[in-house]
Parts: sequence; C-alpha cells; structure tokens
Amino acid sequence: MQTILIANRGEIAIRVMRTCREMGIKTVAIYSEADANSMHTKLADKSICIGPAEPSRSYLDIPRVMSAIEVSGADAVHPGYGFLSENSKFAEIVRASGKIFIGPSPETLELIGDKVKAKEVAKKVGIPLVPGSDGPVDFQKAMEVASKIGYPVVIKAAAGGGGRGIRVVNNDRELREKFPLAMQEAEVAFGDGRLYIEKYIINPKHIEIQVLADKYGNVLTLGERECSIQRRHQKLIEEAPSSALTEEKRKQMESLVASFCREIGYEGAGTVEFLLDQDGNFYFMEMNGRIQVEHPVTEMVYGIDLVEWQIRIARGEKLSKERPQKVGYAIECRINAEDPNTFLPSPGKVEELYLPGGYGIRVDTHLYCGYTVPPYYDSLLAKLVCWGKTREETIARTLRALEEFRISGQGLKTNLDLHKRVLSSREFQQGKHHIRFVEELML
Ligand code: MV4
Repeated sequence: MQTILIANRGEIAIRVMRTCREMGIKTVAIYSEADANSMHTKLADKSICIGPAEPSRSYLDIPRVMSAIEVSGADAVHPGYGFLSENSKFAEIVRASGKIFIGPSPETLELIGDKVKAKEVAKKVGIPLVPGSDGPVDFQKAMEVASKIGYPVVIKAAAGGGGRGIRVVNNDRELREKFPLAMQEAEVAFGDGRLYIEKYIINPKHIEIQVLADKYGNVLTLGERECSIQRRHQKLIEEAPSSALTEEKRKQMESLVASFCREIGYEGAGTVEFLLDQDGNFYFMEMNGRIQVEHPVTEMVYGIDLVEWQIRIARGEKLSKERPQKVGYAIECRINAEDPNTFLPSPGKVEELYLPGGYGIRVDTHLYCGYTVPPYYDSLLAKLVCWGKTREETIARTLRALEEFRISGQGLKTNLDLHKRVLSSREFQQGKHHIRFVEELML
C-alpha cells in the first residue's frame, strides 16, 4: 500500500494523513469547491476537487470519488467517519475496482447496517438485548409485545440507528397513534418501513466497546468509551474508561464483543454500542464499522494509534499478541461552531485562534487563522482530548485547557462555555450523568 486516498474532510482527514505520513504512505485529498482552502487539501501530497459544496454532489457521490481514486493512482481508500464510511455499496465498488477499502467488508457493513440482523447475531452469542420484539413487527404484534413487556416502550426503525427513527410510547393509545407515523417516517428516511419494539430504558448511560480485528480471526478489545454527554444525538463529551463499569463488567462486555466479532468474521476497527441502565445492566444497541470521532480517548489511555492499525489490518498484517495496557483517564470535548442559545450552526471566519497545550493535551483540528468555516458540513471545529492519571486530574486539566482555548471571528460562536458548565457540574464530576443530562442542564 503506497498511496491512500482519504475520502473525507476536516479534522479526520488530517488525522488519517498524519498517520499515513508517519508510515511512509503517500496521501491524496479530495475536496469540494467549498473546501478549496481547507487544511486537509494543503497537507496532502496531492489534492483533487471532486465537485460542488453539497455533499450529495461531492463527498457522498460515489462515481466522483471513484474517479478521483482512479486518476490519483491511489491503491487504497480511507473513508474516515460519516459520508461513505459505512456504505456497503461504496466498499463493494472500491473492492471491485481492485482497490483496498480500509474498513470491514461490504458484506459485514451490510449485516451490521441492518439493526434487526445485528441484534440476531448479538442474541446468538449471548449479548443481552433490551426486552422487546424478536425482529420486525406489524401493529397487531407490536400491541401484543407492549402488553407483555409493559410501557413505556420505544418504536425503532430496523434500518435506523445513530438516533434516527426512535419514538417513546407510554400506552396503547399512543402506540396506535405513533406506529403508522413511525412506519411512514422509516419508509421515507431509509426506504425500509420495518419497525420493532423495545422496553424504554430510563436515563441510561451510553457505553461503547472499541475493537480491532484482523483477517485471521484475531480480535482485540480496547475497553470502553462513555458517551453519555450528548444533545439531540450529537455527542459532546466522551471519556475512557467509564467510572460506571467495574473491571468484572468491563471484561464481560469485552468478551461478548469479541464473540460477536468472531461470529461475523469482523475485520478492521469497530465499535459496539450499549445502553447501561441505572441498575448496571447492559444491553446491545448496534455496531459501528468505522473509526469514530471519539477514538482519541481510547488512543490516549491505551497508547496506540487506531488508524495505524486500521491500515495495518487492511494490508494484511496480524494483530500483535500482547494486549496494550490501559493507563489513566482521557476526556474529549467536541468544540462546535454553534450558537450557545439556539444551538444552530454558526459558521464564519476564524480571526483569532489559540490552542491549549502542555502535558496530557491533544487538539485535533483543521482550523487555522484566516480560515472560513463553510456552512455545508457538520459544525465540528476541534477535538480537545486531555489525559490524566485520575478522573479528577483529567477533569481539572480539561477545564484548564478550555480556559486557554480561544476561537473567535466574524459570526463564529462556539460551545466552549457549555463544556465548562458540564465539566464543572456535580453530576458529571460524581459520574452520575446520563444521556439526558445536557437537556436537563439547559432547563
Ligand atoms: C433506546 C433508549 C432507551 N431505551 N432504546 C437512540 C439512538 C439509537 N441508536 C438508540 N437510542 C436509544 N435507544 C431503549 N430501549 C434511548 C436511546 C437514546 C440514546 C441512546 C444512546 C445515546 C443517546 C441517546 C439519546 C436519546 C435516546
């Protein structure tokens, strides 16, 4: 593997290029017309404009991305996160063109992209599922299941995930009302109207297990990340390890995730998501077949480069036998360009930029002074990732770094203050936060 095309933009494109460069691999950037001045185009060995600003006509347009791969002579593609990263058709087309897709096989992406099928595998290997229907249900069956498990229940789309297509229902009347709406919505959003029913878990934590698996059936789990600090399915703060897990529970979850990966012949980096209820019971949610935004917290505590391992696995290397050891704690804050009152995206020109530094601090960003944040893409500006020996020390360091952080410019607003509020709160400091914490903080 001599040249990798990075089919992405922003901080993750740069993140991937940094590892490529360290490994002696050449990089190709693709960019939209709106990203002509973006940092990722400057840092790559070669950059190719693939289309207009709209993602559907550039970063999401498979023929355009394939053309760029072809003309650049790249022998592999790293999809980053979002965009085409979990698109099984794209992975299939890349493979058919004789290039390497750095990620799971198209068949695996297809399987884990179907939430009903993924749950069947989880059940088979003994991962606890939230009590609910066995697979998709019609309205009649939904009523039966709801009366058996008891309200509140949630209606979920089989093709959904990542926060789309979930509805809470408190009684028969609401179920009758919302079931047809949920089906319509799923049909429109995913072209697949299949629905299933689950018991509603009140105020859970969101825990995910990181995994690496090679082509030879070796599976390495790298503990968990806790991602409970979120708003409207946008994660804000992630940390590793979670103070809500005992070493015994962590081992149990890791071993079940390893079984899941072996069962489906998983290859590459991946993440299995769980809900952890207030009694400490965990339930399988879904598997993600990509590098995640929050992967640096795992890198900080395990001292390994996950992108390096994605590339090594894709080029056929075996995972090494020794397990990396976890040291200390890491917290990531996603710094977004958003209005602190309305939470609406707030793009604009970066006129002043000062990044925090010092021991235990990592900032992944594509920002530079004079750069204009375009309005067409997600509003992530930077990831502040801090490491410390204890959780308390890590929180103190993160607060110190947030104080140092300066981003300002015409029309540009950030969520830096929201991060300070969360990190200063008693609930977060005592680890008593759950997925509805930010919403409650805003009240
Ligand atoms: C749930 C739940 C409570 N009970 N399922 C939302 C996204 C989807 N992937 C799973 N989601 C949820 N499923 C049951 N049975 C609460 C959520 C949920 C959530 C989960 C993880 C992280 C953030 C969340 C925010 C709102 C709701």
